[in-house]
Amino acid sequence: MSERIFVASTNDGKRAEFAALLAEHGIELGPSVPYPDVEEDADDYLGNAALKAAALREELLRRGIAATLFADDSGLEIDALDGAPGIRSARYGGLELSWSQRRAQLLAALSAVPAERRTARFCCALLAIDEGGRRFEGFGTTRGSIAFAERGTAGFGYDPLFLPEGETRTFAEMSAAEKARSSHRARALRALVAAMRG
Ligand code: ITT
Repeated sequence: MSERIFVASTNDGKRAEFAALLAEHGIELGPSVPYPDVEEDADDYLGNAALKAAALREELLRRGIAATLFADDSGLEIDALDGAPGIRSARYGGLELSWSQRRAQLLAALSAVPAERRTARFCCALLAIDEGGRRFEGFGTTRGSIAFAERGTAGFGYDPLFLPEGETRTFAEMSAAEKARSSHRARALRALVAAMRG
């Protein structure tokens, strides 16, 4: 496997996590390469990751860059909401919402749900394509629950609401290294690297 890998993501929070996680595997994250907007309309995380990976691959080939690349599609599944927002996590409540508004909307939807029914999981699917066009997959999940109010300022997205199982702090109250110990993304990347290294 090449020592440098590109990621198809417009999410700076994900990119920062991948830079650190990949370094632990001795792999460098390639520079951000803009690629045309992708409509993420697949039925599942892996399908959406495949759409993003294909778009970046086309852009890299157009620029004459032969490289291994991957994409991440992830989401938060809440049992009391029948698995929502799930693959629609980035769009929950509408694209026009800020992230603090989106988190507030989610808390409002759960306002009548007691602690024992606030269980949830973060899911991450990774799809990589190597220089030869071979595809590799990695999945990771982290079980936990949804807090009653935002806590913490680290991380991104739903981190201030997510309490990983066995923890009293949200992901946003942890350092990046602490989040990486139990995150869906770290687990998915470990599986992906194992698949690629055979
Ligand atoms: P790209 O598609 O460009 O990678 P995105 O933000 O649109 O960026 P997704 O389509 O995968 O990413 O949407 C998943 C959303 O779920 C994402 O925007 C986050 O808000 C949320 N999410 C995923 N992993 C998360 C994590 O580790 N912590 C907090 N929120 C997370």
